[in-house]
Amino acid sequence: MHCSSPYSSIVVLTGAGISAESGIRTFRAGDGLWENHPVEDVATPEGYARNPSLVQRFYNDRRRQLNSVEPNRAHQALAEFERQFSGSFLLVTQNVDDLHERAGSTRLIHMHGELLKVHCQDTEEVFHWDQDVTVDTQCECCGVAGNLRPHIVWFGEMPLQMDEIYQALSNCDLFVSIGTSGNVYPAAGFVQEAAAAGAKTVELNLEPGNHGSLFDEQHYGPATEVVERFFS
Ligand code: BJW
Repeated sequence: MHCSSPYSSIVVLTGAGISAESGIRTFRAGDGLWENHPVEDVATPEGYARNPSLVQRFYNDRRRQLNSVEPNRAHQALAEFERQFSGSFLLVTQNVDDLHERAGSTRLIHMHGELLKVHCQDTEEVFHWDQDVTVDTQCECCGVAGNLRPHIVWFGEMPLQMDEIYQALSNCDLFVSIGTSGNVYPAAGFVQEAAAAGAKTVELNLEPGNHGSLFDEQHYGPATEVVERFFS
C-alpha cells in the first residue's frame, strides 16, 4: 500500500508476532508458560502480591533482553509508512518492547505498558527505567522501598489510553492487525469496532488468528515479508 493510498485514517494494531523475528518470543506457544513461568504467576496483580521478587526478576530479564534485540524490517516498514503518510495514523501496540520507537515510529500507543517504565504503586507516577528493580529499590517519588512495579498491564487491569484508541477506531477507514493471536481483550475486539465504523479490515499474521474470518482481507507469512509488502 503506497503512502498515496485511498485511505485517510489508519489504525494499526501489533502483537508479539511482529517482534518474533527480532528474537523476542511470542506468548502462546501452547504450553501455557511464559519463559517457564505460569501466566498467573507473572502477569497478574495477584501473582505480584504473592511473590514480588519473582515477578521483578522476570521483568528484569526481559528488560535486559532489549539490549540484545533490534527492530526488524516489519517495524521499519511501519515507521517509514508513518513518515510518508499525510493522513491520520495511529499505531497501537500490545507489545511492551521498544522496537517500534527504535525503528522510528512516533504516533504510537503502548496499550499494555512498557518494559522501560515502572510506576509507583501508591501515586501511580510513571518513571523511565532501564535498570533492574528489586524489592529494595526505593521509589523516586515517595522514597518507599518496594513501591516501584513494572509499568505493565496485567490480566484484570485496564489497558492504557483506551479513550484515544476507541476514538481512532471509530474514525478510521483502514484497520490493520499484525502478528497477534486475537486471544486477549480488549485488543481482540478492535476488528469489530473498526468494521462497525465502516473501515476495511486486514489481518497480517503468520497464520489465521482467532478472528481471522472477521477480516476483509488476510495475508499470511512472516511479518518481515507480509508487512513490508503491504506497506510499501
Ligand atoms: C507471527 C510471527 C511472525 C508468530 N510474523 N506473525 C473472558 C472472556 C473475554 C475476556 C476476558 C475473559 N476473562 C478475562 C478477560 C479479560 C482479559 C482477557 O482477554 N483474557 C483472555 C485470556 C481471555 N483481558 C484483560 O484482563 C485486559 N484488561 C481488561 O480487559 O480490562 C477491562 C476492560 C474492559 C473493557 C475495555 C477495556 C478494558 C488486560 C490484558 C493485559 C494483557 N497483558 C499481556 C501481558 C503483558 C505482560 C508481559 O508482556 O509480560 O500482554 S498478556 C499477553 O498477551 C501480552 C500481549 O500483549 C497479549 C497479546 O498477545 P499477542 O501479542 O497476541 O501474542 P500471542 O503470542 O498470543 O500471538 C502471537 C501471534 O503472532 C500468533 O498469532 C502467531 O501466529 C503470530 N506470529 N511469529 C507474523 N514471524
